[in-house]
Amino acid sequence: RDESLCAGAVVLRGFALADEAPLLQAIDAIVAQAPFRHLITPGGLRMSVAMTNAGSLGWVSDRRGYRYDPVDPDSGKRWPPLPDVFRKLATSAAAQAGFAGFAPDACLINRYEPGTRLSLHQDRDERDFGQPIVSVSLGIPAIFLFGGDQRSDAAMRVPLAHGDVVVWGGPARLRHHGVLPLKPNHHEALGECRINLTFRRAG
Ligand code: MD3
Ligand code: FE
Repeated sequence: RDESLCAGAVVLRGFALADEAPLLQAIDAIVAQAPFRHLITPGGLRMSVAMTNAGSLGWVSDRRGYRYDPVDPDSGKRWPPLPDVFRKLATSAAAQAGFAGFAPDACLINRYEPGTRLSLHQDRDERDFGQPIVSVSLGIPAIFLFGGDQRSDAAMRVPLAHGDVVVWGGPARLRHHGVLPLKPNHHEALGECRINLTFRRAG
């Protein structure tokens, strides 16, 4: 049932559906404490994806660079803690993909609307590239781009729908990846929006 994209990358279709209601409730509670915002890249561009975080570390970008920070720069307070339903989902998905004992300390929450895209990049801001990344797709569907070790390598297109979970580790951990501009669409629970949870061991 699990789909392997390559060594180290596994798609678990619908894995998050059993936890849909508590996940959406937990996201609402986090966003009430730490609202979505459009970060500025070090080059001065506004990211089209809106972001917030939960966990002891949150990913932030500004003119000074990219980093993990325990404090939300907008509020001056710590990010909301990882809800139990987040932690359990990430740990069980990682275990299913062969990464037993995954203990995330960071969840980046990305919000996409129709037209929003994420250009090809690598995730290199974490301390230990031996730790996998778990991503959870919710809301309207997206086409995920899964590239190679070089930015110019051809990218595979992977459609991701509400409830799909992907685990990326081992030799897949430093592959380039991105998201194509979302098509106009509607999801019964989330409206005109896709939310992606990205769980990492950052510190
Ligand atoms: C493949 N987010 O936040 S998650 C990101 O859908 C990010 O919001 C995308 O890329 C999103 O950095 C994709 C899937 C993902 C995350 C990390 C990876 C795929 C990855 C690291 C290596 C290879
Ligand atoms: Fe990424």
